[in-house]
Amino acid sequence: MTAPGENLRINSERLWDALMEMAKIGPGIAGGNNRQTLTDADGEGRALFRRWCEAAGLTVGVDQMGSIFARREGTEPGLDPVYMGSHLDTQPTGGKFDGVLGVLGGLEVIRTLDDLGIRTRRPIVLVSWSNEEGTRFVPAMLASGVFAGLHPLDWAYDRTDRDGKRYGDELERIGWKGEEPVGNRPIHAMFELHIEQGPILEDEGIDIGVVTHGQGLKWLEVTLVGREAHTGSTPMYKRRNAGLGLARVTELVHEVAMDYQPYAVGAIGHMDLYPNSRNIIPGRATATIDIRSPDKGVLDEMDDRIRAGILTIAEALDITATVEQVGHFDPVAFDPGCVATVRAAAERLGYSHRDIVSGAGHDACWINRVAPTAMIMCPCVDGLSHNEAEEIYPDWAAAGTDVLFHAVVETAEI
Ligand code: HGY
Ligand code: MN
Ligand code: MN
Ligand code: MN
Repeated sequence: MTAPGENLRINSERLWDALMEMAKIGPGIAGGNNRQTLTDADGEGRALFRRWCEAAGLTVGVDQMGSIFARREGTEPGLDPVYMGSHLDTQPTGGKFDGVLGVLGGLEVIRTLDDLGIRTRRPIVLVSWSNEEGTRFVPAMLASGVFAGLHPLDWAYDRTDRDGKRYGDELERIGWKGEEPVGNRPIHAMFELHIEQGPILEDEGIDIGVVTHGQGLKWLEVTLVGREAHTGSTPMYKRRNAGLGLARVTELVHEVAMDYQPYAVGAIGHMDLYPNSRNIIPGRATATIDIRSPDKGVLDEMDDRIRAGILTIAEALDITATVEQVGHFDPVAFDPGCVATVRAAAERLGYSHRDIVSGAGHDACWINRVAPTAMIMCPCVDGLSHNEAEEIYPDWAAAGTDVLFHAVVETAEI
């Protein structure tokens, strides 16, 4: 495979303009984005993306999970395509770049190929995976998980949000339920560009993260049941306080993760109390525990310790506890060949780079199970993400997209 000349670069201004244009859709309340999966704002963002792809002469397909595939033909259409992409959906208090950089960086790769009049041997497909965030419909990376054969389509359609709305119905409502069966697309290789969402690259002043692994993840849904009672007239000894139980479980998750530093993280980001009334002792508390580690043994040990700890807490408070695993993937090792291509591209382009393990989960983690896959990371300011203040600099976005351009074009062969 011949590599593109090191002087070939993408158009940084055009990339930044596209990012800022997309950021206008589904604005948050503090400068970021709230484009949660299958909301009207998500539908608007998808429509803008499709318009841009069609304007670039790409053939756009949508599968039954609502993932969008935009294809640029190669000189040998029968060859398996090279894929690139990420996701356009955001957290409720999301940033402008999480996922979006990988999709619009891919669009910039296409636009640059057109500028240069380059036609690769292999077709290139730009993909926007549906429901990567998993914040509205659990689990995360839902559509790429169906694509990789992890989840049945009907099970995915039945995932419901907090208002009981089904994924399948919401997909239909916004008009993005495609006909194409999920997963029957051969992929020669896939590259995902993403912001780091952590502080390492910025702290070390490094341009490019060459992602060798993704850490493993478990989402455990815990339900604690006590008894609603009056917060005033119920003596302390008679209380069965599910809210107190959840407070102790929150501390337990933190303490267990701290026991495995630096190879573990753990938190509870989502919790509900029932009936959530100021003068009723919570009779029920539900929460999603998020634990992660690059080491499978640590992840499983944390899981076991947290489950055991929850039972001890429940017993002490005379409440009941159930724990259900609602999301999981083991640590991922990305394809060494694709990783080497990313590293060589950064080298050729003169960007500083270092190998890195992804702290966040990505669609690439699932696609890596069905095709050789690698990821490229660029820094983000203060390592902050899943926060409306998420920021990157144009030259960070450009460097990551240059590397994406080189990795994809080299693999698609010119
Ligand atoms: O949870 C994650 O790591 C990803 O942002 N969905
Ligand atoms: Mn993301
Ligand atoms: Mn995210
Ligand atoms: Mn496992």
